[in-house]
Amino acid sequence: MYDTDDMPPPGVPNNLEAYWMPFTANRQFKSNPRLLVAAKDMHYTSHDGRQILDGTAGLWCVNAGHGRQPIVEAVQRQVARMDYAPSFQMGHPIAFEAAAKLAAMLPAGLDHVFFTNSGSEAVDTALKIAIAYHRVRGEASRTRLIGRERGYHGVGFGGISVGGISGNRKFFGSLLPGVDHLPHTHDLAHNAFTRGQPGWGAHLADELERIVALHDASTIAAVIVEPLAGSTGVLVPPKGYLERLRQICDRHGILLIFDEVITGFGRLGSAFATDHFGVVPDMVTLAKGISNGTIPMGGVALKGGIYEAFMDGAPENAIELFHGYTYSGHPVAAAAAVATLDLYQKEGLFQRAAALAPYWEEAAHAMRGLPHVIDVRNLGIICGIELDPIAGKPTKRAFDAFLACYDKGVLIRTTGDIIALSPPLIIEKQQIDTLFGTIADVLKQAA
Ligand code: PXG
Repeated sequence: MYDTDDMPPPGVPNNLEAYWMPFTANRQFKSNPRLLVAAKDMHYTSHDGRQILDGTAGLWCVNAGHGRQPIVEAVQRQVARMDYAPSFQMGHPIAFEAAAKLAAMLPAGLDHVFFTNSGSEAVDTALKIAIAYHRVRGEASRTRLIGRERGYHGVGFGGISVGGISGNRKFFGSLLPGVDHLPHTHDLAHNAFTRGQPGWGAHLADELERIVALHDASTIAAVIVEPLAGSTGVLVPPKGYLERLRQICDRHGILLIFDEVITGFGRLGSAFATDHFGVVPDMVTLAKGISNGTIPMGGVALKGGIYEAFMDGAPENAIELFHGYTYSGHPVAAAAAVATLDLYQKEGLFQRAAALAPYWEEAAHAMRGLPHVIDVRNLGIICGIELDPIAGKPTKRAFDAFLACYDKGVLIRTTGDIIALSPPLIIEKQQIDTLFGTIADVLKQAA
């Protein structure tokens, strides 16, 4: 562990040029870098030696808080014992242990896990499994994939094809063929300042019937949605919406995939969103909180019937699925996952999040009435605060708030003109007050 007592924090590197930073305004950043050099529990240490309250759990992933000793030690032990072992036609115990622990945590029926290294890989894996599943059971015409406007499913070609954020799609050519999109559910005219799930919008799921009528069910493999859309600005599903999607998929033999990369591992005060909403999909994509962000890892959890179809569909001794990554089930990532899942359970962090959610909701909705706040929405330990964009300068108001909060020692995240908050689930009430209090100060000062 980086020891802040013994070592001064490293300064700004001499060469900022070589690193092309992801999803970053590189020139803006490099003109005034914001470097994080250490982390413990709820705080980062910045390169200029300040404590920064983490309002975003890194990027929605450090659900148990930073630098947690049991995870750190499990990673150290595993890397010393065995750094790497092949995962094709070979195995190692810890990957099986991680899969079994995940299966036990997931709702009954979602009992098999395919490992990846990220959410993007998890999404592409789930889409490929969906298409191949129909093929191995003799319905090879089911190849079409349905996503949703404003969906974020990572940055692979599959993920951006079913995703619905134009900025992530328009630069990259024709994408996957045979993809259609449901409408998103965001509508401030009906739902502004809703606490929890909005009452309006379940009927938008019926658009799936229209898409099925257009293409015919026999051409459709799967529907993928985030149960609660995170990156696009915290869109909470309307009451009854996910239930209707499930019914329509069942009616037409279409697989339903929930992308739980953000909503998994306690974010909504339950292990997974599927528990929270009581709707069980056929596959769930996972990443981020699976290993508390310590070591990259992702996965697809799926129903036993899907796994069995592949086992039954291939000759004995043949490879059943021609898919996988060098680092699928990487031993160090698997060790991090096992320790993380144990820690979540030992500390009851999902229940803690559920117990804290009403306080979080009150604090969030106290933002109503502040300058330029046109919506507040929340569920579990997630909040979106939507700001009125500056005319002709979209995203600037929120980005300026992000910079000002960082100066005041609070890390928030913005997407468009929406502030998205998702702190580690170990956050204390007084830190919730600091988080929202700082945002309130910044919005008042900017007005
Ligand atoms: N699906 C969902 C629902 C996600 O939120 C991915 C897939 C892709 O995961 P990877 O591990 O490939 O990045 C994500 C990722 C943000 C933010 O601030 C969100 C994500 C990533 C980075 C930033 O909203 N989500």
